[in-house]
Amino acid sequence: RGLQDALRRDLQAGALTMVYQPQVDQDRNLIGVEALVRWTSEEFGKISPAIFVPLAEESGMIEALGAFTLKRAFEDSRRWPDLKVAVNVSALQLRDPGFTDRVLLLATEAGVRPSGIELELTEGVLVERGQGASSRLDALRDAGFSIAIDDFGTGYSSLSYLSRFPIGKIKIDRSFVIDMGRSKSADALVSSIVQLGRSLNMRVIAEGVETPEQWLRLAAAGCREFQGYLASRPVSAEDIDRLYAGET
Ligand code: G
Ligand code: G
Ligand code: MN
Ligand code: NA
Repeated sequence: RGLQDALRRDLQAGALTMVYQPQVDQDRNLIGVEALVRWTSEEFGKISPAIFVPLAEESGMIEALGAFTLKRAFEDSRRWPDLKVAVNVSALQLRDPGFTDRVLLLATEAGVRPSGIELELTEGVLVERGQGASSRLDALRDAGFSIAIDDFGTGYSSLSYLSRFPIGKIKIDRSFVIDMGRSKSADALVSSIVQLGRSLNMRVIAEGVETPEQWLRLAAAGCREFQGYLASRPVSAEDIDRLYAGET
């Protein structure tokens, strides 16, 4: 209750922030960033999005939270015209029939090219019944946005959704990356995911890459894009400005 009220107040005041985690290619060139929302409540301190995103969903605030993160990420993305900026979208956000129009309006208002934006969805979104989510994603793809599957491999056993939705990229969940080098099957699994993505003409990025050994094993498995603490933790937009300036 108290936490919910605090979140409502801070959302209304625009008092949340965004951080950005670098995504790099095999030569460690910066190719994109993932936008991640952060909230520090005056009353409750630092709260994880793993807590307050579900709280926002349960209490009717996900539209406001989603609008905040999309708007802020879109605005910031204009600073980095050569980077893809990925924004997390929760299942509940996509269930809203007005989602497509809202995203398009926010993009227009922020003056961003949809081709610079990637929407990250979890597998759960894609196995939901009904055509709504599918047609909304098609419309967004047609407008130029790209779609990535977050936490790939953790959600559902059926892969049929991969051909039914306009997916451009698979993000290998960090639970697979953690096991690389510890279990033979982890390396085999990751190789298979990379092959699967490649054969479907999708890009593949590994998440949660923390050690040089994981990086090498991923590269050996054919993975060409990396995200995780080894490359960088999530950092401020100003830090991304500096990284970006250093590369151009
Ligand atoms: O940033 P961190 O690892 O603490 O994120 C924890 C969880 O919160 C992850 O599942 C992440 O996808 C989710 N998350 C982070 N930022 C956002 C956001 O802006 N919108 C939504 N819907 N989820 C987010
Ligand atoms: O569910 P999603 O993939 O959006 O969650 C991203 C979360 O993973 C962010 O909260 C981010 O802080 C976290 N994260 C990013 N890189 C690493 C990493 O290398 N190791 C760990 N343990 N967490 C990471
Ligand atoms: Mn994500
Ligand atoms: Na993930």
